[in-house]
Amino acid sequence: MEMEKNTRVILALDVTAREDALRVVNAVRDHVDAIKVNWPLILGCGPEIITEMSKVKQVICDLKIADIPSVNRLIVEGAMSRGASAVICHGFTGDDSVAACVEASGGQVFVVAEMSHPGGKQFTAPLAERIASLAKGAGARGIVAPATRPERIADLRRVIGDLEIISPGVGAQGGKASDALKAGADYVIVGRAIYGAPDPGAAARGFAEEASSATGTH
Ligand code: O7M
Repeated sequence: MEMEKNTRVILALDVTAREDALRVVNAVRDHVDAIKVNWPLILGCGPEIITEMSKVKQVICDLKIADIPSVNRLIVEGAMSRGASAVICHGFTGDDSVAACVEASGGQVFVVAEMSHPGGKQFTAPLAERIASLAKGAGARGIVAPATRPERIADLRRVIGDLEIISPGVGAQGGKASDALKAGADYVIVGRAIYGAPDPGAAARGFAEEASSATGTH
């Protein structure tokens, strides 16, 4: 299933209580293209939250899968059968582990290439081109690249060609949505700057407007 590409904003829904999740999602649903569900929400609410959220928007299940191929396959099957449209895995585990995720999701995998936080420079940055190339070779849908270092989005775009780039680090981590999109990201991922805002709906609309001016849409 094609993910919408209207607002270019993916909500990182890192809250732990179901009532907060529903409140935020109801406020932002018209201003985001997908919801990224990570461990805090799943551990707080149970995996049924994946199914519940998938009825509102496409869900990217961000379990940052990093295991051996047979276990990766089971994790991906568990996420997809609950309604996820895509999953996120790590690439440092090697091509067989990534291939297992690609197979089990029908190609709907984003591979983390370079992480957005300061520590991401330590081990992920030096390997990011190789991981991005692995992702392309494995038939992944795209990669994760840091909005905190837009120049790295541009570097990694050269490696992957037309694969998709989803880019976290906007807002709370200091990155700017417009910089990430102009550097070649397809979507920005935004968490605290939306769900932690006094008016999450207005905050999400602001990011969507910034994205549309940066990409020349609307
Ligand atoms: O906007 P924030 O900083 O509140 O949240 C950022 C989200 O993006 C949060 O859900 C992280 O798990 C995720 N993320 C990063 O912040 N940095 C990365 O390098 C990678 C991710 C991510 O989404 O990986 C798939």
